[in-house]
Amino acid sequence: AIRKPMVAGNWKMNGSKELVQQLSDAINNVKSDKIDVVIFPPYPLLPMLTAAGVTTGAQTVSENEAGAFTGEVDAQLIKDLGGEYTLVGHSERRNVYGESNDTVAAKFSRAQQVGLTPILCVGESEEQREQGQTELVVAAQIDAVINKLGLAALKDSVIAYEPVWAIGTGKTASPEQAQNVHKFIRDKIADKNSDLAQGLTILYGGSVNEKNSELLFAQPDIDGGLIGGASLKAGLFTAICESAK
Ligand code: G2H
Repeated sequence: AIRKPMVAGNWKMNGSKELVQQLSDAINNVKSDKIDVVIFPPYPLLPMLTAAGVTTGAQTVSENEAGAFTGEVDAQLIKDLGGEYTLVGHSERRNVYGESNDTVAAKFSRAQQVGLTPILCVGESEEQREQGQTELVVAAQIDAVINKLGLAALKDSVIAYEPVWAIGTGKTASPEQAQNVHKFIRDKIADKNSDLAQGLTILYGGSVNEKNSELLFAQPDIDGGLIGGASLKAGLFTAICESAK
């Protein structure tokens, strides 16, 4: 592969000290110079995972700098605790917590300001796909970042394509459906800067498991996965990581 594969585990609002103990060794053993493996735990578990040698990130960060924002977490604190990445604009943040494209772009900006690598999550709903709006929706989600920060901001970032209809539903995009959108994203950026587009890691997410991962990761524009449910079980998660190597 031209790009180093990445497999990211998004624990969402799951996990415990016990889970960190159960999974850390397996995660560390599957890491190699052939693959980046990153875990996105609930905030309180991040220092514990980091101390165990696991590469970590936040599931979201505030768009603001530290201050009077009760309940929010500043990107700088994640960085100080050893986190290296943050998700921004996961569909659950967009749909359950009402984050707009503008808010997501502001979070992306704050993450880069402190030296965290943002993973920008994009993807269409089932209704949008049925109406033929997939490319329009995904383009607008990416353009919100480009318009605010410039194209070059994408250089130190990762994009995760997660069709909303495939998240936690057991319905996965077919390798061909996923590849088509990944290629659309890469081509869209290549129109403006081909080197940047060729170097950009684009992950697929949405009901990835140890059975469907190999074919998805074999697609030319799919550079790895963002794994939810299957990242909570050591055997499943490490099998998915192996299939990305
Ligand atoms: C999509 C994905 C991880 P799951 O949200 O971000 O979750 O693999 O459970 O569909």
